[in-house]
Parts: sequence; structure tokens; C-alpha cells
Amino acid sequence: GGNPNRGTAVIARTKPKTKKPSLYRVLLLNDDYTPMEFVIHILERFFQKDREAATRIMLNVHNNGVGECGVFTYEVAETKVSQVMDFARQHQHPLQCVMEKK
Ligand code: TYC
Repeated sequence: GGNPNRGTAVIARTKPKTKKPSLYRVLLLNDDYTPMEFVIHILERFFQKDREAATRIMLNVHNNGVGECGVFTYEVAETKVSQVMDFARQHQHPLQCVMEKK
């Protein structure tokens, strides 16, 4: 016999815990070869940006070396990175897309 929980205590949460998922930035990296128009197309196609927002982000990457396309949960960010990298490879552009934890 004996109490199997001897020396332990469990305190119940008062408020149900809803875990916020970690967020990840998806970034485009600049290079000297990928056409500006191609990068704008990527931003429209995979990140639902309108022409104006896509152009602003592309120029930001062009001028600063790196720029944010959006913020997503891990799975979605991973999917975006894969889609961009596959599409760039298919068109033989060296464009790089990465994700980083916020
Ligand atoms: N620097 C490229 C050019 O001058 C344009 C470019 C912008 C490339 C953004 C990559 O992520 C990029 N054609």
C-alpha cells in the first residue's frame, strides 16, 4: 500500500491554457541575378501581396539585402519557403528564401 503520489502535488490551472504557436518570419535574400519582376511575381503568387506591396518588399530586399515577406506558424512558413525555392529553381534563378523564429 502507501500513497503512490507521496511527496508530489498537482495544482490545477484556473484558466484553460491555450498555447500560442511560435511565429516565424519568411525572408527573401537579395542576389545579383534574379529579375526584379520575378521577385514581384513570387510575392504576389505565394504571399498574396498586391502589386504595390510586392514592389515595395522587393525593393526593400534589393536595397537592404534581406526583407520580410510575412509571418506564419512553423508549418505554413516551411511550406512557403519550399514553394519559393522550388519555383525559383524551376526558373533557374538563384533566389534564396529562408525562415527565422521571431
Ligand atoms: N537584386 C536583383 C536585381 O537587381 C533583384 C532582387 C530583389 C533579387 C530581391 C532578389 O530577393 C531579391 N535584379
